Amino acid sequence: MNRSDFPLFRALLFTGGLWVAASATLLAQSDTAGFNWWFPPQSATAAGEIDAEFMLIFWITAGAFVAVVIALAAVLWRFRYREGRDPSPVASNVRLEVIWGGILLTILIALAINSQSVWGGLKGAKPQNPDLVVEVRPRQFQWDIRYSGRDNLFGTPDDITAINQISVPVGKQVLIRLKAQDVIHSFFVPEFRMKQDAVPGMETNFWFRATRLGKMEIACAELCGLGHGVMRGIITVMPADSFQTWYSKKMEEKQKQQRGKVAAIPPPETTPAPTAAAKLQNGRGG
Ligand SMILES: [Cu+2]
Repeated sequence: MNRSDFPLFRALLFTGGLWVAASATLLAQSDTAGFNWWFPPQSATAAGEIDAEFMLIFWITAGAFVAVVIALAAVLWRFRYREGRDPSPVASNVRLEVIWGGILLTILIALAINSQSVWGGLKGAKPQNPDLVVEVRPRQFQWDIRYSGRDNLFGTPDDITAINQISVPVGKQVLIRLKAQDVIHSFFVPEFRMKQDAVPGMETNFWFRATRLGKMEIACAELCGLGHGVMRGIITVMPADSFQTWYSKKMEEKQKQQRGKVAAIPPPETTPAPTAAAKLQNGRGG
């Protein structure tokens, strides 16, 4: 090899080495139990498909990046300054631009068609018979959670409510009805790879089938005000039977609570305490 070729050779070696090291790391990590070092563990049926899209786009852009860096290094070397050499007057090359423009367009259209079919499959038709429906009504800065309770109706006294805590059964289809109470929020569970805006004045939906037990973070992914950064909830994925036990217990608690409330209402024959207005009038009269 010619001595003057060394800088280019070293640049190529460096870029190539970086590329091989990055690929090896990613490949080594991406297949162990659904975990890889830069994503949280896949925890819903949609996660695999979303990650596959992500990795496809990643490898295409990584390949393009490396090709551009190598081409740049080669051009810098090939057209470096030399005594007595004039700069070339070439300004453009239509044929070349049409070719690489065409390649780029083809890749982008193929990616758009591919991701559209994945997205359509995941978010297209809202499930008609979900195993569980949960209402989530975000507001500045918390997640108000509501289960329908024994009567299967939302907004009735037997609703089971919670703040920032959702429990769901693993493997079941869960539909979340999002109803923002003030501004736009976004319901995001990174482990599920799903995110949905909650918009005031309308209902939006989020559905999933969890595949992994445990507690996961619900992050608000839409800047909603000063407390946005602390707007966090926890979604707990339980085994289906544990969920059933938990839910029955909650319904029982609610029933007891309601009976307590009924007992606390004073019987009708009790004389009502004089209101503030009545007291004032009496004071003026006397
Ligand atoms: Cu927010």
